[in-house]
Order: sequence, then C-alpha cells, then structure tokens
Amino acid sequence: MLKTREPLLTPITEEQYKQFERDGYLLLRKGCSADLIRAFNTHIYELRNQVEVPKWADCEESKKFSLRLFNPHKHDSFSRQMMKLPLIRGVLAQLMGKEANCVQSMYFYKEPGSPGQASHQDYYYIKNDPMTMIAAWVALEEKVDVENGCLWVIPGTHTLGLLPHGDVKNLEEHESWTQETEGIDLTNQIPVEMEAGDILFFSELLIHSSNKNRSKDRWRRSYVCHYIREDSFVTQREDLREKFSLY
Ligand SMILES: O=C(O)CCC(=O)C(=O)O
Repeated sequence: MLKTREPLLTPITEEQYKQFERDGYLLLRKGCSADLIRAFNTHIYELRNQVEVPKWADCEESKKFSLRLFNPHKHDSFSRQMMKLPLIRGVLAQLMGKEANCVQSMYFYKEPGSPGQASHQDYYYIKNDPMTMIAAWVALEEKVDVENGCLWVIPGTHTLGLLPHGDVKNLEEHESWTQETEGIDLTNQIPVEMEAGDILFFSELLIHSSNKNRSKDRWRRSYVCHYIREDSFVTQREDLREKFSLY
C-alpha cells in the first residue's frame, strides 16, 4: 500500500521541483489538450451569449466578453472540472506536499486593446495561513505572447517576502483598480510566452504582471485558479473562504 508521507515523485521531475523552488514558477507545456481548451472557450462564450444569462455570470451588455468572469468554479461544472484537472492536482500535491484546495478562479477575456495588470504579488490580495498559495495559469489561445499581453515574471522574487504595493503608475498599460509593487526593478521582468494548454504554476509571492493587449484582433483568454494547501485557510477575504477539493 502507498505510504502517505513519502514525497510524491510524479507528475513533475526532481529538476522541475527544484526549478519551482529556485525561480518561484514552473511552466508545463501542453498540460491539457487543445480540443479541451476549444470546448471550454465555446462553453464560456455560450454561457454569456444566452437570452437568460445566469445571475452569477450576468453583467452589462457591453462587458459580456471583456475583462473577466469571476469565480466560475463556484457555479459552473465545466469550470469546476477545469479547476480540478488531474495534472494540476498532481503538480500542486507535489509542490505543496499535501492535497490542494481551490479558493478562486478567473476566466480572463482580455480582448484587443484592454489593459493588463500591474506588477503584484498574489499574497497581497489573498492572505492565507499558513502561506501555501500557488496559482495555475492556463493559456486558452493558440498564442499568448508579448503583443497580446502575456504574463511577465521576475524569477526568484518569491524569496523577497511581501513588498509594499501602491497606486498603479501607468494607467495606459494597466488596470486602475489594482495595486502595484513598489521599490522593485522591473527591468528584470521576463515574458512567459505560451500556447493553448500550457500551464504556468507560480508562487503567491512571485512578482508578475501583464501589459495591454496591443494586438489588432487577437484575444488573450486564460483560466487562472488559485489554490492553497488543504490545511491552510484564507484569512481576510470573506468571499474566498470556501475551499473546493480537487477530488
Ligand atoms: O492574466 C493576467 O493578465 C494577470 C493575472 C494575474 O496577475 C493573476 O491572476 O494574479
């Protein structure tokens, strides 16, 4: 019988585990299939394209396919299954040392011309105790690149602790309602270009951001879920207290 306390050896290698520890993130190429991604995008499109949009997903007509859909995993079974992808569950169990629970999901549309999110650490927004949070960012477009507003990261910044965050400085580039890390050299940011089904795992303290979608006609959809270890709790955000098991 399987012993429960021994370190798990799959799905990521020892080298990938160390990479996550060193850099604060890990990119897994082709973590799920392109046809699953297409089906998910179609499903989310149809959800808001109905005459009677469910209350939880409803919004102004002009914003139906812009910005983001918040916490679909709480209401929609396809979004919940995407949150529970077996690969994601396995990687998180390996990185955290125990099973993970999901506390937040976001489906980003990021249509052409829409702003990105200024550099930040996720822990600033979602305090959890003990600190165990990891995000899984799934690319939902054939190409997610610098032009359509991919994610940028600063490797190793997950070791700096929580940094001060202040007002966003560049409102042309970034959403005004977010906050931005202060006192950090952003010239060290590197772009993480991805393809449909690639999954980026990153630590709650890793500094990351995204820029405006400058493409003419390419969206930059992504599905981002935030997970904490099963024995950890969200401490301040009432709206994110509910924990969803991955099994
Ligand atoms: O996808 C983006 O543009 C930003 C997402 C992000 O920063 C996050 O989920 O923490």
